[in-house]
Amino acid sequence: MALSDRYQSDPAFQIITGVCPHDCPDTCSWQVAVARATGEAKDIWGHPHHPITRGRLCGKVDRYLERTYHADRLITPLRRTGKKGSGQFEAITWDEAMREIAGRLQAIIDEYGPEAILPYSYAGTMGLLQGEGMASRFFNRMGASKLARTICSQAGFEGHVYTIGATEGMETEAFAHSKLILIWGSNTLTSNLHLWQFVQAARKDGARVVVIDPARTRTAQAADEWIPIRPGTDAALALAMMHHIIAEELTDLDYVARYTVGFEELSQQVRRWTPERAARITGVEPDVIRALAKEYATTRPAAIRINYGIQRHHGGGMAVRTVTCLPALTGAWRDHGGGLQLSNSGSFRHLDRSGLERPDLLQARTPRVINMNRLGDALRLSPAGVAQAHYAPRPLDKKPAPADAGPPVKAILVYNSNPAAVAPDQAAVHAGLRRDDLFTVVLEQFQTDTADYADYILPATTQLEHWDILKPYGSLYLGLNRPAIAPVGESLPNSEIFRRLAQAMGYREECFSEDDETILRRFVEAQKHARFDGITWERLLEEGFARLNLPAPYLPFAQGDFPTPSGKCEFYSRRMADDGYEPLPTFTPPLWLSDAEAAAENRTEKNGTEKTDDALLCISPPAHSFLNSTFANQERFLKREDEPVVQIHPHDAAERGITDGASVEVHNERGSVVLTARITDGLIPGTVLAPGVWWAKFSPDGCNINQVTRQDETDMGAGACFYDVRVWVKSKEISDTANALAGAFANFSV
Ligand SMILES: Nc1nc2c(c(=O)[nH]1)N[C@H]1C(S)=C(S)[C@@H](COP(=O)(O)OP(=O)(O)OC[C@H]3O[C@@H](n4cnc5c(=O)[nH]c(N)nc54)[C@H](O)[C@@H]3O)O[C@H]1N2
Ligand SMILES: Nc1nc2c(c(=O)[nH]1)N[C@H]1C(S)=C(S)[C@@H](COP(=O)(O)OP(=O)(O)OC[C@H]3O[C@@H](n4cnc5c(=O)[nH]c(N)nc54)[C@H](O)[C@@H]3O)O[C@H]1N2
Ligand code: SF4
Ligand SMILES: [Mo]
Repeated sequence: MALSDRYQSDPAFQIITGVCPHDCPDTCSWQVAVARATGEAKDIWGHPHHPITRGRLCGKVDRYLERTYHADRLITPLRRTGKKGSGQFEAITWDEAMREIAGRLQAIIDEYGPEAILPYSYAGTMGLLQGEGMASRFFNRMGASKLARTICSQAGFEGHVYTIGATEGMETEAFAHSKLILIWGSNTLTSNLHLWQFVQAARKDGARVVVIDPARTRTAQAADEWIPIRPGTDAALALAMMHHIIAEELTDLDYVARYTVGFEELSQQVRRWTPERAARITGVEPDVIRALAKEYATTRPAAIRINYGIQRHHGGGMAVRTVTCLPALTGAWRDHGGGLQLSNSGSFRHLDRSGLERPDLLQARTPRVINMNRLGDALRLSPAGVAQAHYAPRPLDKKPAPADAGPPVKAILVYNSNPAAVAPDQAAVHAGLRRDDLFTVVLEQFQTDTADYADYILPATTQLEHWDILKPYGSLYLGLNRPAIAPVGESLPNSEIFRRLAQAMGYREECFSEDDETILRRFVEAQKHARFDGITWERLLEEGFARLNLPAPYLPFAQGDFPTPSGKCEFYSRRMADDGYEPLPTFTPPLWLSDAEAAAENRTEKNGTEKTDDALLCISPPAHSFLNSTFANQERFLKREDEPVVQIHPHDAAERGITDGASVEVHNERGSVVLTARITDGLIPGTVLAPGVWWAKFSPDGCNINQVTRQDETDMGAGACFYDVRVWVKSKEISDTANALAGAFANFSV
């Protein structure tokens, strides 16, 4: 008997419907069995009627009760007693915490102005209320610095929007109808599990699945073909595919004529992009490129699941923009099961959040915007650092002169994020968080790396304990999360913490006393766009989730209707030209390539001869059992992931005398991290892969792979370049011996 039926028929239990809060495209709906006698949650499972969840949660969230009831949950407010970063705290009351925090914040505002206060948050929960709902009200009222939330997907979003007008594409269910599926820079079986059932359904019907990835991930292993590619070079592959499609006259000229602009210019542009040229850049053989292009253009329906892996490189925006041209060139958008999906967050672009987040509370103020990827720079005391941290997403946007950068950041309020583990250039981030004059408040469920640096830690509820509404970025189902249990310990929802902080700051607006249910009900009632017709508060309470009011199946661009300025898919984009970009699809080289070229030039100048470069490229996509750094403190998942490792190709290992299981040092000009080597041929040679994101404090040398990542920004959206770094890898034994020798010699000479 299914779990839901078993508990349904047992009067000792009540079943509560909720939504997974995590940063994952699936946004599963769940059911929780709560014992009526004790109020305790006893079991959790995927909602059997949710069209994407279909009764199954992933291996992480299947254990959500372990997370909620974990012995390490933070259960009272804490005040720091030890040195910053030492993790020593004492319990205090909520009243003390609110009074003392408000006092410190007010003193900073009085001396430096509200922009000296920086909110820092991301997607610990994707809930609209526990995410930015009440927090925005609070920071808008205060006039604090704004945060540009760029750490994940901004480059790809911008590239997508320039080309097709919105982050909207194929519906997830439509993949079941495809005959060819290109999984391009996505580890679907790890990071988007619920898409796989539709991929499998398509395969039962004869579809072929091709994975384009530097690594033979578990998804690549399960696919029909793996095409290894050098990181950051996907645009070159897509340009050569377009070259071949146009040269072989496989273009859908009717679709192109009706629904696109710039085909002539595009044809000119890709003429230079022969498969041979692209092969030299991507590492993909010319014949493989030609075969892929032909199969893509001649199979119908053909789907592309492009994901964020391809845009964590400097040219990531342009890469997504370029790949996104493909389905318009072949007319794949016409078919049910054809087209492309990056994100469907734009399907919800008409949601009116103004009543929820209250931008009007800013009044006439326009606070500076700080790029979250530049947290290391933002926390520097020098005005040049702060200037560098300003958000400047397009070539057109300039960073301010240091004198105009505004006040130093004197306080940071962190919620739904763990920057000490996940932000790039970890040494810079930790140095900032260690500043004695920085006032740090962290709202958390657990004592993360970031919480260790806090002056005050405020215990937050999990999804089982609070109300929320979730808007997915994979599917079209808005979901309502009801609390299943009372808050654990003294923990409170983010909404309530910001409500109390607002009271303590003396903010008297009515919006700071609205309760959570009222906020959410008013939010649902405020939606006027036709896409929300039929989605009522009562219906969400009753059913738990509701599909946007769109035709089923939904083929967004079968007849054009691109929400771009021209109303067409823009091969040529005037808007890009205006913003300072090349208006046609092109290859914007990753930083590693420019770094390698610069290094080669240096060497040639010095010695006259060029030596081979022994740097490797390093990517760090998600470990299967963690979700970013979430779950990476729970025994079950730590055991599943074993230990922090770096995967390395046998050739690269042999050249460096590295054996499987050896302790190695991965380092570059920014930092160094000790990992265990795992030798595998499931990687394109020259690239290493360190699955993330481990908690720094649970790693051998107290830091993680973000020691080597950089604060540099992507071409579009000022996104993060997590996978665009060069590193050197050496066996720790060898380097320890070398260090010992160096030490011995040093002693000699004294
Ligand atoms: N289990 C689990 N699920 C998750 C997450 C998690 O941490 N764990 N994180 C969630 C979040 S926040 C996000 S943003 C998504 C991320 O999930 P995805 O969008 O799937 O992105 P990544 O995992 O960053 O990278 C996907 C794949 O891209 C490959 N890749 C790296 N560089 C390149 C490149 O230049 N070209 C190509 N073609 N491939 C490349 C990587 O090897 C990886 O296999 O997943 C979400 N789901
Ligand atoms: N090297 C490397 N670094 C990466 C990535 C990578 O692929 N490689 N991926 C990047 C990506 S794609 C992303 S999206 C970012 C993710 O970065 P983050 O959004 O910071 O994600 P998490 O590490 O999961 O941290 C979320 C934290 O929020 C907390 N939390 C959850 N729910 C609540 C709540 O209701 N209230 C409060 N107060 N806290 C809550 C969790 O306990 C957790 O500690 O990391 C990035 N960092
Ligand atoms: S993390 Fe993703 S797959 Fe797992 S339960 Fe949540 S939404 Fe579903
Ligand atoms: Mo992400």
